Amino acid sequence: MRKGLSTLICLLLLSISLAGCLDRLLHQDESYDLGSHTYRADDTSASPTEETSDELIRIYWSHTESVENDLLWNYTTINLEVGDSMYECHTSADGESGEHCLISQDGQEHYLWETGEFLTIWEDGTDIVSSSGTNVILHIYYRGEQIPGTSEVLVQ
Ligand SMILES: [Ca+2]
Repeated sequence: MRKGLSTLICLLLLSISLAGCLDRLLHQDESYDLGSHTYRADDTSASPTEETSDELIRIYWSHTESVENDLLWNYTTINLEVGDSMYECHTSADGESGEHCLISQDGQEHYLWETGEFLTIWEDGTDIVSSSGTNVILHIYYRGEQIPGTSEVLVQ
């Protein structure tokens, strides 16, 4: 009788922990684990002007460690906030005015933000920063989750 009870308790505990495992597995399928990607952003050596093609910010990975190391650009968004305006950045220039901001990559694969790859953010037909000493706030997201890193850069 006593043995039966402890078996029952064991089975109960097992099913509870299994449920926990299953829950975790299902949860992993639903949301991407960003791991510990961290980026750093700095001002470039170029000075901003009133033109619409200035080189603004350089972005580096300061740490990458994740199940999925390279990030897909399809799921990555970079937006710049300057004053009251928000500018969306793209990885390819289509030559049209109003595309706002261009992300240039130094890596080989254009559909990936690769581990160790650095990015340069440029104006692309829009005057985002026209004078030295402008604060630019970065919003960088992967699959809807904000990637930790430098939140703002003083462009000068
Ligand atoms: Ca400019």
